Amino acid sequence: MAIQRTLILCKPDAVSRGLSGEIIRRIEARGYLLIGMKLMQLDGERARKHYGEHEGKPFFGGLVDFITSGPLVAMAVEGDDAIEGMRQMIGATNPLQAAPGTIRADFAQQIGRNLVHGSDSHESAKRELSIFFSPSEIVSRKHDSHKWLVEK
Ligand code: D4T
Repeated sequence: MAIQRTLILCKPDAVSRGLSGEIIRRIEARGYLLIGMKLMQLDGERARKHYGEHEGKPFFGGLVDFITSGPLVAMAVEGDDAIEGMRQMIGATNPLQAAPGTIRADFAQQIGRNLVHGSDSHESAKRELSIFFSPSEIVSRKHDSHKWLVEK
């Protein structure tokens, strides 16, 4: 087990459907810490950088158009094995294949409107966090949840 940081996005569909609060609630309920958060509209250049690995794929244009179509909520999330833990909580890319109880299974229908992004590896997390946050926008916090669990 290791303390990890990951980039989580409530994509424009989540914000426009009023689901960002529910997504943040689930992240906090799991005990992860929000160490950075902002509402922003992504420009095309940053969107292409973020989704660089998909450049050339048939869905790339639609993906960039969609992620830049409205405001999103970007979050830096920290916790024990948070990269895998968040991916587990978000569910499979295609909501149809996502396990019940995951965000995508509970709230989404289409792969192109799957509400949330979560970094898929340590390298991606590092790269993606630097696209969305400058070091001064990250607030380090104490992990009180562990203390709370022991003292219960
Ligand atoms: P993100 O990156 O948004 O967290 O999604 P995943 O990590 O779960 O999935 P991904 O990188 O493979 O896909 C990125 C993004 O592209 C959309 N997409 C994907 C799509 O519209 N059609 C497709 O066929 C695929 C594979 C959905 C998520």
